[in-house]
Amino acid sequence: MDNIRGQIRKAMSGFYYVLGEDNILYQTRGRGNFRAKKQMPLVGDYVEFESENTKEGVLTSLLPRVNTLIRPAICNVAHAVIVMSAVNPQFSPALLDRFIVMLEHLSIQPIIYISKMDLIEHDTAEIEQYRSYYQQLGYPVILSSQQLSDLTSLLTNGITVLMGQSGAGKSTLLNTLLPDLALKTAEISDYLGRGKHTTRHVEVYAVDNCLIADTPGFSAIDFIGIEASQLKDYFIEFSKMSNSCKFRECLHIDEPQCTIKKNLSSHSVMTERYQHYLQFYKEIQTKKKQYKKSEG
Ligand SMILES: Nc1nc2c(ncn2[C@@H]2O[C@H](COP(=O)(O)OP(=O)(O)OP(=O)(O)O)[C@@H](O)[C@H]2O)c(=O)[nH]1
Ligand SMILES: [Mg+2]
Ligand SMILES: [Zn+2]
Repeated sequence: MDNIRGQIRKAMSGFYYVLGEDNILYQTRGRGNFRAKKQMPLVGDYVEFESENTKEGVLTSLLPRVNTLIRPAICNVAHAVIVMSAVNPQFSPALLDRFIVMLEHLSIQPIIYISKMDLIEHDTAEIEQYRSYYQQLGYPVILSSQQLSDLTSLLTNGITVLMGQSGAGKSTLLNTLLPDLALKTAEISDYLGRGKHTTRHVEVYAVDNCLIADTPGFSAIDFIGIEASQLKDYFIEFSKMSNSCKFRECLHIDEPQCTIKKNLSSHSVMTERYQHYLQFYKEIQTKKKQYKKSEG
């Protein structure tokens, strides 16, 4: 039997549903050898498999991954929509920068979506200021007052996940992006009399040239796997400028003749983001110390 290549689009009850390069969906199973190697096929994995029909395929190998998320269990993620509410909960630039750092670390493109624009009572000037700064860094910022296509047009080529704090509006946006899924969830809930999506599986849905994960991602993040010395690379305006710092490995903290510190408050470095950098740097160092202590 020949090997076919494809991508896992859905995982459920021990089955992996693979879209083959021939554009046919195959139901497959993992092989025992994955378990022996402690490999776990994930939605998003590029795989090779053998199959005589569309129901009884066997996965034979997993190709290397670009990145891996734990919640939802999904890999090879290209974009993440960071859902931030303008109000209720209050817009939090510190939280936004946390998400961006984590995404830069995972090589996932951040796209910022600001929900609840309709609930802003006074003026939107503050949000507009943040918007123009992040846009200038190269991060798209879409407001909930814009058309949905302004968002979806950014999500082509690769898997998209949604993330954001509780109450930000992730489920609301997901239901708008995936109306069929919303319908299905509602039907299941009606039938079972429960308010929750009850099927336990991970799936990416293809809509309008986008591949969107059906479950929202992490809401609390603590810089797992990030070294304090790497952090500067995830503030992209710093890395663009750091060539002109006196020291090649300048951390932009205590070093003399640091371009980043020189440019604070100018249009090129937002002081608030620099403060988040210092705060995150300390947080990572403190955690490391605690970890070392507990190791004895
Ligand atoms: N007015 C207004 N309300 C919104 C908007 N987006 C979401 N909401 C409301 O905000 C509340 C929280 O939205 P959800 O979509 O449940 O938030 P979530 O991010 O999924 O929250 P968790 O599931 O707890 O993580 C709900 O009552 C929504 O109806 C918006 O753009 N405008
Ligand atoms: Mg939700
Ligand atoms: Zn510097």
